[in-house]
Parts: sequence; C-alpha cells; structure tokens
Amino acid sequence: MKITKLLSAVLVLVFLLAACAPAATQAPAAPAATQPAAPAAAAGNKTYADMVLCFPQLGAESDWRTADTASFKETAAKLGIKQLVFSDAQQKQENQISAVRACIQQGVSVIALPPVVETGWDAVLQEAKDAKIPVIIVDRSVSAPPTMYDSHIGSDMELEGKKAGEEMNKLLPNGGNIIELSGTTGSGAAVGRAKGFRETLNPNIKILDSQTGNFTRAEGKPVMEAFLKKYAGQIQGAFIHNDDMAIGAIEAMKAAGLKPGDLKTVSVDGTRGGFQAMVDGWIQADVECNPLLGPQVMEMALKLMNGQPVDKNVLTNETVYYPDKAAELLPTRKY
Ligand code: GYE
Repeated sequence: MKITKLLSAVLVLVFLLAACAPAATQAPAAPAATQPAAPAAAAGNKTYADMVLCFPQLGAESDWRTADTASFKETAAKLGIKQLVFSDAQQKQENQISAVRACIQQGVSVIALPPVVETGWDAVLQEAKDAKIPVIIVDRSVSAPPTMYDSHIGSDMELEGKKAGEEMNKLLPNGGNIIELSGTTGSGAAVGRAKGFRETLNPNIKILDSQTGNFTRAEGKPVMEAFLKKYAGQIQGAFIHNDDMAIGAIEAMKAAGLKPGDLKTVSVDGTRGGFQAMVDGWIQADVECNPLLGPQVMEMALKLMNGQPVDKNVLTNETVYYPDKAAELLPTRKY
C-alpha cells in the first residue's frame, strides 16, 4: 500500500513537472509574444532618428531669420534627427520651390516650409500631397486652401499689427502723421502687420506713405532717407515692420539730424538689436515675434510621421516690449 502511494505520488509529481515544463520553456519565448508589435512599431512609432526634415529657409535677411535658422539647426542636433535638409532661398520664391521639389524627389519625411510670399504655392503643395509627404507651413502664411497642407506654426501677424497700432495710438494721443516701412511685399508677415495696424490705428493718425524695405537693414535705410527728405518736418511717427529695417532707418534719422524720440517709432521682432535701439531711445515699443520655432515644428513633424492628429494652426505666444525694461532684459535675449 505504502509503495503504491509512493508510486502514485511520484507519478503525480512527474506529471506536474511535465505539465509545468512547457510553461517554463515558454518563458524565454516571451519576446516572441511581443514580436507581432515590432512591425507595428516600425509603421506607427517612428522616432527622431528616422526623421528627414526638409527646411527650405527663405533667406538670411534679418536677425530674426538668423535666429530662426539657428533654432532649427540646434533642435535637429539636440533631438538627433536623421537629417535636416537645409537650404537658403535668398528671398526668392523660385529657389524655395526648387528646394521643395528636390526634397520631394529625395523622399523626405516632412517638409517645413517658411513661404517668402503668400501666393503661388498651390502646384508644389499638390506635388507634396501626391507624394504623401506632410507639409507644415512655418512662420509666414500661404494663401493656398488649408486642405493643401497639414498645419501652420507661427505668429499671428495681424495681431502683431494690431498691437503696433495700439502702441502708436498711445505714443501719439493727439494724432499726427506717420510713415510705414513695410516688410517684403506680398509676404504674410507684411500683409498681416499692415492690415492689423490699420484696423487699430486711431482716425486722427494719418499714414502719409508706405514703402517696402524688404525686411533688411540695407534697404530700410534708403527708404527712410527718402521719407525724411520728402516729408521733412511733417511726420511724427514711424511704424517699421521689423527691427533690422528699424536699425537701418535709425541710421538715416541720425544722418538727418533727428534726436532719439523725435519720431515715435514702433517696430516688430524684439531682437537684441531692437532692444539696444530701445535702450538708446530710438524705438518706443517693440512688438515681439518669436523665431525659435525649431522645437515646436520637429515635435509636430514626428506626430505627422506617426499618423497622429495635429492642430491646423498653432500660434506663438508673444508680448510687447518697452524701453523701461530693455536694458534689464537685453543680456538674456536669445536673439
Ligand atoms: O519679422 C522679419 C523677418 O517672417 C516673421 O521675417 C518673419 C519676419 C520677421 O525677416 O524680421
């Protein structure tokens, strides 16, 4: 009896061991269980190491632009993206279009396009769409229908213009005559700023003239020279669409014998150069426009690569700066 009991106990044990064995050997097979997820990971879980980002920069016309370019290059390096396909179109739309076409040919993951002007993008956007390459419009806007691209990340240029108008109203409470030094003709930045400014400006402030200085110091100076000659003694203020043109214009003001503050000046961008001009008394208000767009754009590009939904319009949060804080803030300005 005892022996049969022992035998059956051994048998039960052997049976149990046999039953457990497959489970034990299955344990190392656990990775096999996660294997089906691997192909899915390749399709829907791309990382920055997979990202080839096309960035056909529009030019190098201003300090804003230099900071914007640096932001993309630094962010690309920091995140370890596979490749940043960078080019400089020298403010020419045809160069930007060729750069976009080369990127489509190369089969980049995403295109981040800062359009020099608003119109004329429909054909190349359609080509990107046909190639199934997502497009993020960066900084300035395009007039193409929003269905032609995935998202826009940048400033609300019209709001910047409105803020500038409010500042001019405060600076000239009794009204007066002003001139406008506008950005690149047909660019989203210039169109939006001009519109917002006019919408807010008090009716007792008259814009005597408006000319483009193409967002550069070199072109801002002669335009201001011509204004000061033509409207000598007639103008009390200037709305200038960016700090680089303002810096050029200030040289012209100095040459014409004006003193800081003689011409109430409102500028846009908030670059170090603009801050210095506020410290020196030449600019009375500087509407911020943030060029550090690299991190936001690359985060969104990754989402698009993984087929995740993104917002159609992502606006940058911005403020207005005044001379009183300029000296204090200048050392910490990033651009
Ligand atoms: O204000 C100007 C630059 O598109 C927001 O372009 C940008 C503008 C910026 O050249 O300085």
